[in-house]
Amino acid sequence: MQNADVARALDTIATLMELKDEAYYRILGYRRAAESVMALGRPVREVEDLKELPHVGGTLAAVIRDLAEDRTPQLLADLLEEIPAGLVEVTRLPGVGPRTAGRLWRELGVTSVEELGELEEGQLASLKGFGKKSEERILRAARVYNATERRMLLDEATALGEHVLGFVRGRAECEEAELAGSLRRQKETIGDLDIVAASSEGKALADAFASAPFVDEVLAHGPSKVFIKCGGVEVDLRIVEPEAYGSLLHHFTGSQAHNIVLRERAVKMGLNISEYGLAQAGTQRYEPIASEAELYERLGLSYIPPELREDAGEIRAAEKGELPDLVEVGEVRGDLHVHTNYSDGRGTIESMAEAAIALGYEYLVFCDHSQSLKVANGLSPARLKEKLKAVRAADERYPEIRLLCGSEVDILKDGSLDYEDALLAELDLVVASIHTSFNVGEEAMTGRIVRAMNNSYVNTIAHPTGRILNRREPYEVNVSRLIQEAKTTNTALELNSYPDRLDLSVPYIREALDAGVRITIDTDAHDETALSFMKFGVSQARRAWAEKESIINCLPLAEFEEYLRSSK
Ligand code: DGT
Ligand code: CA
Ligand code: CA
Ligand code: ZN
Repeated sequence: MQNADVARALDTIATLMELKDEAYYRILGYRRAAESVMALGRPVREVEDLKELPHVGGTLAAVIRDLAEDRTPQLLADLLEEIPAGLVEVTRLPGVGPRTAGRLWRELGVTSVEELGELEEGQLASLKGFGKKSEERILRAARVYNATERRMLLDEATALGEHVLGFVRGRAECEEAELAGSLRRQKETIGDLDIVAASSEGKALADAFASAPFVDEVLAHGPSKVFIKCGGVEVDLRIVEPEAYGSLLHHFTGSQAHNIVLRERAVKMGLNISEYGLAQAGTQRYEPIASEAELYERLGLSYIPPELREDAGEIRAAEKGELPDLVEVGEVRGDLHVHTNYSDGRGTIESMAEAAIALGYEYLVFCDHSQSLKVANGLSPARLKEKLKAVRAADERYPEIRLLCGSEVDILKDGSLDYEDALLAELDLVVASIHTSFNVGEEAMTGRIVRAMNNSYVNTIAHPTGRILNRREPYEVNVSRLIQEAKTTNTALELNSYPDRLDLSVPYIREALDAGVRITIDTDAHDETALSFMKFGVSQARRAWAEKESIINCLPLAEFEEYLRSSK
């Protein structure tokens, strides 16, 4: 296991122990050990005496050793045996932590979100420390969670997709293969996976796939298509002869809406499109098309990247040769919003800086939480000043990268900011966002954010609608008005790359770009591995037709520093 996986496992142990209501100091021990592993500059496997790590004693050292060497520690096995697996999901509901979930389990016998949603009115309110209001809130959260048809987030879907694709591509019979469907288009959530492969020995490839190690269940199995289930997810593989690969890949990439408009266009040219190729109208003889590029060319269009295939004007733009020059992840030069262990992050200034250097970034801005966000260990003005010094000192030590110090400052209920202007003035960059008082209504919420935008130190507004995919609906806010105000006040809007946020959503990003508002694409990383989420933010920006000129963190360092000096 890598350090990040070991740390995550230690955190899971802590959560399970918390569900069991174990002593606070023991739980804290595991959380601290997770941080120590995360902060370690080399693979934990190579550490000879693990007790040298901060917060790690004999018991923890043995657990970490097991994890590092891919064994399940006895302690974890016992916890998983004793605690119903469905409870972990309960701990993720907004407003329900491991302590509360543990009590729901012990006192009401709840073992899953589903059971929680089915509780009778009054049952929860009768528990000590719960009232009518908290009952309502928790029940609503459970019912919303149960009602939403769960779709995979991009990181899960990508991990599974690449694993399965790796198997297909690794077969000798396979000439070419690609993930198709919504994952190829990088939609923010994914229903099922579609894979398209080119092979002249289709049947052998199909048979191999149907008996692959990851297959839990075979739903359909023919010589050119195999549908399977794997970890609860359906994966559809379709196979064609190499000369027809372009047609099939295009068809199953979709979207359906894009395919329909494209077909209508073809009909006007006297052509029929199908998954088998192109045919002259009136004949049934489909001529296979080997590549997507060729297909678009035959239809008089420039190549349309998958992220744009949503029937949102892409065909007209391709016809006129006016498709955007989409931003690419390699064009991102820095991350403007990452956390450290000064607030609720796991990494240190150094470990995050080194991870950013490894990504080839020219700059990195540390934005920890502000003072009133106590649950996230927000920084008092004194600690912020201390951190500012630490970042300046670290910047000297790392000539490869410019390290800057900002803050993710809470927008308070009245729209004022969580630090005085004099302190904000000392920071390199200010990200403003809302973490509390979500239910104030659209008017008040919009006014609150507009007031923050009017503060001349605020550079960008983070996660402007507060949505969390599969878990929390966006709060009520007039985003179009925010976009207009962002333009007037020269404030950017942030696109958060976390797979469960991706907020601002694509239609609004496009609206913002059309209005001339610039975007920051940030990861909001709380550990080193999350820095790699940037690709998901970039893919959403691409879906919104963004070019690098509209993305502040695509600026080269000198221009970025110029922007910081003169921004508002
Ligand atoms: P998902 O799986 O719900 O996240 O979304 P998609 O887009 O992957 O949809 P899916 O898996 O049902 O089908 C994959 C692609 O295959 C879809 O984007 C377009 C194409 N396709 C599937 N069924 C139809 C259909 O009935 N008509 C047309 N025109 N295209 C279809
Ligand atoms: Ca699909
Ligand atoms: Ca530096
Ligand atoms: Zn943040």
